[in-house]
Amino acid sequence: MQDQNHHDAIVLGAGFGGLYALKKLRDELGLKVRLFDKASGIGGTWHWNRYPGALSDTESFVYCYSWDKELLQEWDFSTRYLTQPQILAYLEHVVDRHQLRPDIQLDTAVTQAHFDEAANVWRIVTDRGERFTAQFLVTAVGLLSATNIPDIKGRDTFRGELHHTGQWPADVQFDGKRVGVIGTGSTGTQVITSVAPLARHLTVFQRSPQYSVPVGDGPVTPEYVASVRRDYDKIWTQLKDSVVAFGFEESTVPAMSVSPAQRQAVFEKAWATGGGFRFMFETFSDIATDEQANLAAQDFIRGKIAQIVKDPETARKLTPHDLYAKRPLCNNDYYAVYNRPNVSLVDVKAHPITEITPDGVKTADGIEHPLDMLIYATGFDAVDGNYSRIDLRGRQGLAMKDHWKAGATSYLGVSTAQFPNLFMVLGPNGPFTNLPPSIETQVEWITEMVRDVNAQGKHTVEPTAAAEADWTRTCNDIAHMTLFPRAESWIFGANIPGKRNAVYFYLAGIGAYRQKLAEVQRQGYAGFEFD
Ligand code: FAD
Ligand code: NA7
Repeated sequence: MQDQNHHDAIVLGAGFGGLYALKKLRDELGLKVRLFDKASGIGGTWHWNRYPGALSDTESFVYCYSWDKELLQEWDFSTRYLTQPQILAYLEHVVDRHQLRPDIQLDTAVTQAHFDEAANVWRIVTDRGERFTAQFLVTAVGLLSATNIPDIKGRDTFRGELHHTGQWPADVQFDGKRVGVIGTGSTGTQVITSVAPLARHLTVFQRSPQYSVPVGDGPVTPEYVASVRRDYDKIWTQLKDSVVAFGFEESTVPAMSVSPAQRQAVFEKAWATGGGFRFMFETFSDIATDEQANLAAQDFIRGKIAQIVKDPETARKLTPHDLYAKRPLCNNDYYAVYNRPNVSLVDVKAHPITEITPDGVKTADGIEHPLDMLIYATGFDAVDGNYSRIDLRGRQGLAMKDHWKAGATSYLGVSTAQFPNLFMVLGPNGPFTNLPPSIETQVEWITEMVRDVNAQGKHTVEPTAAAEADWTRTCNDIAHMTLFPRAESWIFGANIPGKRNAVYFYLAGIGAYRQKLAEVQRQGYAGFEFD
């Protein structure tokens, strides 16, 4: 009798990655697949991040799957960007449309996954005490999913409401409340602009001032949607051969090759259009790689802050002076929000937070900021954060946390040596792009690999240590051709105290990445060993 708890593949995560992996492995390869998510609903990021203002900063027309051609023609959108409820509704629809629900088990965290070398299976344990085995393990556990709550003295003593944006509960009310927000990244800036009009008072605890450009959200016409639908084949072809996969052509013009007046005009146009990736990559070709070009972009944004923010002292605190080299932010009226009388800005670099008290937050200047609600918009233990939260062991009991002691690595962002038949979606050193197209690329490649392993009657596949070291070197070399490693952000693990600062992305773009995957496949999966 077949063991009910054995599966051909087990998938972790019910976000864009895990749902597509389930669909492909089950419906295309005919495998028996089970998907687990610790969340109470599907959606991954878009299940957890329900904070007010949660919005994708990838434009609607390309923040979706490209593989369901009919759905692309049917699914409607009426704004330039999608809000969290809209993205969640889309993913719910995909799950129903492709009958994925029967193979998804929610409210179930996988706590342990050990590779059994004698049986060539993964042995999996959940937090409900269930045990499963599977030939393949696909981890689509999210790269911005394990929340980061800084260990600030007294953090458990706060008597008011305490929320992290990445674990947002239903029905949070702001009326009449004094709200504090720690963090001014992509999430913080969204939550700040949305909560400011709702709260009695909003206190923003800013560690680093940010470069933020307008997002440019607003309605789109039915004619625009119709033209996108008509052009979808062209759109996906261009996007999958581009760098950042945001649905526009990256500029090929160096910033210093044009006159100052022309440069200003290009930046003004991008400011009026909106979009962080557009501002960084559609204006000029070298903002992320050349210091002078970067300085020009910085100066432009600094000029805007000076124009927008009325109080000079607040403007000074809001003005960044470091490189413009984090994941680019965009937002509706971020700087203008500080002109509101009910919003105050606390510079916690000048006066660090010393303590969270029962009544609020205390800073080093001795001031206690009284609060009814404190929101952590402090981001994530990115990329490998969820891997360190699972007891994950490969050959000879090797723990992933030991394997990755010197920094998380992979071969091609999808596999790692000594961990046979483990496939990661958005694992370390995968592409840094609009993510659904990179997720699709990886899931499709993984599916073909699984198909070929089975077709050849092999039991296991894993990359060699040499191939992984090579890929790590490649990712390092590419990263250091850019300015990104010189800015402290989650992209390099710099946001988590004690986390090793390392390169976590392949920064050469989706087009180059897809070519590399195709080449590896053409060469009979160069860099992989089969058993
Ligand atoms: P996720 O959606 O993160 O799903 C991972 C799932 O794995 C989670 O549901 C988690 O509960 C589950 N999981 C983890 N560990 C376990 C375990 N041990 N057992 C069971 N389940 C587990 N990307 C863009 O390209 N453009 C954007 O505009 C954009 N905006 C974003 C805004 C926010 C606020 C955030 C947080 C992220 C944003 N992202 C954006 C990144 C976004 O995460 C990806 O686009 C995409 O949704 C990732 O899908 P995923 O399936 O890889 O992972
Ligand atoms: P980010 O971009 O990591 O931002 C987190 C913010 O929290 C950032 O401003 C941090 O300051 C701040 N932070 C973190 N720890 C502290 C402490 N201890 N004290 C004060 N401030 C702190 O996370 P997001 O959720 O905004 O965005 C992550 C990605 O999700 C984003 O790029 C999109 O892809 C979606 P810092 O600026 O580092 O000084």
